[in-house]
Amino acid sequence: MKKYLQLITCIFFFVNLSFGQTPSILNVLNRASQSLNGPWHYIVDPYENGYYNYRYEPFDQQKNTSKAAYFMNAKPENKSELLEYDFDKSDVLEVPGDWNTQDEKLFFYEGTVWYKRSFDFDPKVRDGRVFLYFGAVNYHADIYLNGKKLGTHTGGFTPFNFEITDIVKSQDNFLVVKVDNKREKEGVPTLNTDWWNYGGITRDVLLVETPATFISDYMVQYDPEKKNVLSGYVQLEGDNKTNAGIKINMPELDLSGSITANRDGLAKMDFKVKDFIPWSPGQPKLYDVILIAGQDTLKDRIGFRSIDTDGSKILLNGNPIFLKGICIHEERPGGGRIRTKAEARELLQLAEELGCNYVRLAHYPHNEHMIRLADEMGIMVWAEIPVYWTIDWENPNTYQNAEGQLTAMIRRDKNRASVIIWSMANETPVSPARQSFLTRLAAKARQMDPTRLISAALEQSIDEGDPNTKTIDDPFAEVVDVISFNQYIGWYDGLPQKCRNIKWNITQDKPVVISEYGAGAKYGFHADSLTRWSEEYQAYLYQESLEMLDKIPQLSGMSPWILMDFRSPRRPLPGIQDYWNRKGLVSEKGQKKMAFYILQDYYQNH
Ligand code: GCB
Repeated sequence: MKKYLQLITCIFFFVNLSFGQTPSILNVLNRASQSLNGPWHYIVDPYENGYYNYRYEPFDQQKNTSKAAYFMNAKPENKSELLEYDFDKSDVLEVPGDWNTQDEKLFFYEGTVWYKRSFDFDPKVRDGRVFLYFGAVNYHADIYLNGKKLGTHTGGFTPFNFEITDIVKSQDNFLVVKVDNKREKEGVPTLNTDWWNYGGITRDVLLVETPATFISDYMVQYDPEKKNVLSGYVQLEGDNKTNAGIKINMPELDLSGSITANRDGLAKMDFKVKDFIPWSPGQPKLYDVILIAGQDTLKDRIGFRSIDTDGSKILLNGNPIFLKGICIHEERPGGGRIRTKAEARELLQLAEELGCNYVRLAHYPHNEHMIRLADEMGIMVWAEIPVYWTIDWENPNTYQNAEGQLTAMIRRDKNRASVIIWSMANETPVSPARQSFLTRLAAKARQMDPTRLISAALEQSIDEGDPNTKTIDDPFAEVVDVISFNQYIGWYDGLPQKCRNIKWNITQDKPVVISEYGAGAKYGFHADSLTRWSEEYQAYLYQESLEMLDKIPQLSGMSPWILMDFRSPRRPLPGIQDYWNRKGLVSEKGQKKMAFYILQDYYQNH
């Protein structure tokens, strides 16, 4: 409960922190905007010929930019002029969308692709400000508007934006984005992952408009310390932010309150409201919250709930809850990144059908539609950043990158009641450097948002030399609120019957949530339960695993691996995998395997 008291102290830190970088505009779906989604022309540029001259000097750092630089989007002025590119004669890719599933030649491609689109702009807000917003671009993006560089962004799964008020014109704007998805050792994620490195402008692109002074950030939370009190803050940005009055309306709660921003445009709130229905999976109640500051009116729908632990229990609104979960990659049936809310809904509906009240959104921040749908549908969420396997722990830039992704994720999703756990990492090898990296991340997450639980998908180990007794011997277990670990007994480690001999000696008095277990099966392949890749093997493994895991006294939930078969370059086995990780309970075409029903049955009876 102490953590709620920290909410107010964290506010100053959080707000200041967001202004070092270009803070991303929040709640873009409820702001005046113009979509730049749709067809964009593209040029594949493996040698980055459009970025460097033949001396390998970046064009965008030269005094006199050459027309050979792709961001100039140049055209020959006469019949003799030499230019070796032309966006408008090049093919198009749909945005949002990864390039791998749109052009066969790009299926395995990792490198640079240039995108270009032209647009006119008809402002909806008078004398307002305009931001060019990207939901996500994987992985490096260099952005140029009308031949001027706006900036760069690194990290494939978080939103970012640039103010373009003084650059955008009413007609004939051209926007060029260089996207580079080459994997790199110091990146987050690093070189090695078990998922497809889908490149491109994978999420929505919008021109977002705000008034000159606008609400740049806000957080509204339920404070269980004080009955019926909603606490939080509103941050303004702009010339008239100082001492500005802010109104907060929540019609269903009969709340109509006012607060005043301080010198820095920050206003704290602490309002008593009438009895409200706390958000929960059984009743995912969301309330309209309307914030008004000068010319700016911003609406949101927010649920109020508490999440806490008590010894080995997870408490939602004060009551113990078992997390009936499944892991999900942000991949649509048939492969490719999710592009729309409807596609996100398909996955969450499948999870619902499985009987889930919880999903682990692996292994990176998923798009905003997914989290908002989870709020609406009453599905609790574990959200994570791609600190995966062997990150470059000693590299300060890698740390900054990871922290930037964590910060952006929390900034975007902190008002979503569905998110109950921020996870710092997945299956990372224990070492002092990794311990300090992750501990720093966890401290950052707690400073920004002390109201949620912190976890990480750890690994189990053998207890005192007995291969059949498992324990959690990881110093990061001391830092987290919830002990989570992945285990593959019966798949990478023996056969399913091995589960019967396993004993658990988990000594930490904390809730335990199994973040992964599973087995590969090719849908429609039937054999006996010891034949690898058969549906029977996978079903058998689920049966044995569930019995084994039930013996963990602190067990508070699980998210087996995984809802749907997903693309992975690590999985080439012909006829079986064909570059799909087959641990889905459902095939990439949406066909349910036998194990789906075993887990469904377990969840129905739990
Ligand atoms: C894991 C990883 C996950 C993999 C999975 C597998 O432990 O966390 O990303 O895809 O195992 O299928 O091996």
